[in-house]
Amino acid sequence: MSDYRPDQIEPKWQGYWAQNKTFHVEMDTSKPKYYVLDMFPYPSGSGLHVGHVEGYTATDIVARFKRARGFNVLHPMGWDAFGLPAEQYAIQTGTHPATTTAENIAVFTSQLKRLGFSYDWDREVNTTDEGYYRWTQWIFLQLYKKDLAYVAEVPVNWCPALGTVLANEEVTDGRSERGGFPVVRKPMRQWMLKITQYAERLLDDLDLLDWPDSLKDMQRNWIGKSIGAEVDFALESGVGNVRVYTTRPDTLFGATYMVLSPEHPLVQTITTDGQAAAVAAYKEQAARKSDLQRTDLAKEKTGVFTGAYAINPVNDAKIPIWIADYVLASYGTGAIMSVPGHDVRDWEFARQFDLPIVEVVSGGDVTVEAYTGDGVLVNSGIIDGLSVPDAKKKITAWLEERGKGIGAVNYKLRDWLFSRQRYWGEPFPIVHHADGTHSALPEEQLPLTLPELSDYQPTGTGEPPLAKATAWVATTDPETGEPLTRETNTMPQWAGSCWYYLRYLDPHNDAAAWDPDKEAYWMPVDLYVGGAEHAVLHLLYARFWHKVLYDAGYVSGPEPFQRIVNQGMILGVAYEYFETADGQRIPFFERENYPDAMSRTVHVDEVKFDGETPLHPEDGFELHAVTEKMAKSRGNVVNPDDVIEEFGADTLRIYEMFLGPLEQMKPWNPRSVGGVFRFLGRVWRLLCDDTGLSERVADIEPSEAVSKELHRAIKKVTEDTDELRFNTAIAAMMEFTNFLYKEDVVPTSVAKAFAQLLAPYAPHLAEELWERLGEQASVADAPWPAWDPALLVEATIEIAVQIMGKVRGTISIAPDATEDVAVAAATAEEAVARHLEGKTIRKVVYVPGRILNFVAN
Ligand code: ANZ
Repeated sequence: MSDYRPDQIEPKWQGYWAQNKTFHVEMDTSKPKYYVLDMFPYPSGSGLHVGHVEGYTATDIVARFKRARGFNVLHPMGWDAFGLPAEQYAIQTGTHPATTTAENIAVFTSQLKRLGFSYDWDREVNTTDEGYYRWTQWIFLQLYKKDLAYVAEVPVNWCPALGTVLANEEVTDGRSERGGFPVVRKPMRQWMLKITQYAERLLDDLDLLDWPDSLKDMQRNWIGKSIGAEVDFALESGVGNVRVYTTRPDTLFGATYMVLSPEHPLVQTITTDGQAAAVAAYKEQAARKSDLQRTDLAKEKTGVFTGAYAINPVNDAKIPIWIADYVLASYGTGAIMSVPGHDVRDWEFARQFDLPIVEVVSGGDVTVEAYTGDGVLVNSGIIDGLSVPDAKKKITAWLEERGKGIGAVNYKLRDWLFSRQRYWGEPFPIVHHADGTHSALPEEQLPLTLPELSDYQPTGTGEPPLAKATAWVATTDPETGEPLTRETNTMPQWAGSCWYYLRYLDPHNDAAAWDPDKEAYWMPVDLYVGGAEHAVLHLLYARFWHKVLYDAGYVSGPEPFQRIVNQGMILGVAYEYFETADGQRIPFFERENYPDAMSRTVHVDEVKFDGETPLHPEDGFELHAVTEKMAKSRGNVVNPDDVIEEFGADTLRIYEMFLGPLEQMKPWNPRSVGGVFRFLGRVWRLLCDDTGLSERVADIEPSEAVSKELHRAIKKVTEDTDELRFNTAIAAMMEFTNFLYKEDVVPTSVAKAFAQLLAPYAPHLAEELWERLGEQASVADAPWPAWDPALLVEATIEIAVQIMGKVRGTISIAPDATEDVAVAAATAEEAVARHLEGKTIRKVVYVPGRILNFVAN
């Protein structure tokens, strides 16, 4: 007997891997490649959390498994290190963001190393290194050269308290995501990237990818393609017209008024004197709301009449033109035809302002609510009696013939607001000329390094902090001596994470962002694992850059991430209770505060009160856990370091994988960590003594029974690992351990194979076993064990044969024998044949391996 001591084993093997560069990898065309990528972390001050450990363990298991299966595996790690927290910390404490970032990275690195992840640390990247962001700037220049980057005065989300512009997704309900400060709309000079030019390809190419459907749908919805028509309504005044975008040209006969967005350029010209004051007041009020607030379906509709009228092109009806904030300037043409009978927002607006509602599609009652369903066109002249799709086609063609409209496609996707008024980001490699034009810095001048600053505070006017680095801002053209000023905006944090997977391929290249041969060999990423919170933006932005690089010939394929798996969130437990069969509740575990707890029942196989007899669900107990998101403020955050301290990294790795399927949300159960630790301790005591192997391990040939059990375990662990079913693979290893405990002797060959199965999951323990079993090299270098299918075939089994539900005999057949074989065997049995005599078989019910039943009379 000896003790399992991860605190001794784990540092030993981490040292071994580092010293021997076990996981260093180079391109090798003689082997198939496998690129397995993690979403690299932002090195925050709070260190690694259990969510990181979940995804990173999953990819590490895959990396080690694929390596053993003969793949040349690329498994890198790095730091997404630009970003707001380091800058805000600098503002509060005066510590330079680079200092904070370096400290945090040191903590993250040691935490990841303590977990035994098989990264090739020689490929570590850091988005804030000059040698890295030099190439981020270089990619920006490629976009700039292709006219995909431009400057625009755009209404942006301006947050006075943070002194910066925020992206739409950083604003919730008119407040900043960070800090909850009020956000207002304000036009400002910004850098934009033309992601809209790639909308169609970003949509179409989703079909090439092995991603969860839900993820593809989120991307599709974000891109938001809609098919409709643009229609011109002439102004009643006779000069000019209003162009609208509609997805329902079939409802044109039901358009009873029009609405322009308050920012629409025509508003100024068409507003009558009588309405001018009301219109001006309304415009000012609308400017204070975000798009999200404006389009909120639940809000009360507001608007004002401009005093002007337009003519409906299909029936020449004179209809009033209003302005209202539910129409956005940035979508379609910024103007709509309102069809209150068949659009919910229009219906509410018409009700509010007493505008006429006309039914043009039958099927509902438009006096009660808008009817948005399908139906037949009514009150609609030349399209009366048609279905909605047919009416759309006919009326669009009719408009096109007369030059009054045209079929059109729209996307919800907007160009990407790419500049930030912050210090801690990549400077733009752009200079401004005295005449107001701008140009690219020559590529040889990269990197354009971020100047040192002692004052990171935003200026409060929207001028970025970099404007304070006056000596840096003012520069001259080295050739012409022309005075120039540098761009003072910086890039958003998304920039560095848009292409890091490419830099890993060739991280030390000073002459190019990456070598094309290496790119062609390693790309695309075969498996990318990370949280669903990045489902939309990071992935969309990275795909966009990748396509731009593809078009420019710098990468060999159109998509970067062939397969993505989103890990489920690990929840904290607020409290737990048992419910007995008669409905009594026994409190089991309770935290003091659980304001946002979500109720959830967890079915568990076995639960132990410390030191007591285990409870099983069969005993009539069920454990109900009320779970909630882990958050510092709730005090329910589990620190991976504490778990490693108490149980070791192998236990933490296996525990997180054993919680449930990778993609599922699952609660952290503090007590069951001990269960996993006991499992590894059992493995240890089965095979090891204080210094070497346990007496049980012997160099003998395995018996057939042991061989069979081993090969069954190999098959199960192999298949499950390959399909990322880590929890069931672990269960198979636990069963196999239990099986071996019943044997007096464990053959060395069986112990070795078992160590190999364990290696991706508990790599430190597996290395130690491997060494004690007499192997010299790392278990990571051993080829994965194969199973022998011949050993897995069960010869025959006995199944009962019934006639009309009564057992009349048994037959001995293969467990997976076909129905024909089973029936033939049964009718050859004397006892069965006797009972079937003179009867007709009406029906056969056959469950392979279980039962054969004849319905006969
Ligand atoms: C008339 C109509 C009748 C409409 C009907 C809908 C239903 P999606 O599918 O999201 O593209 N719309 C157009 N531009 C808009 C803007 N700038 N702000 C707010 N709403 C706008 O939506 C397109 C529909 O949204 C368009 O079709 C238009 O209303 C409205 F029974 O036109 B529809």
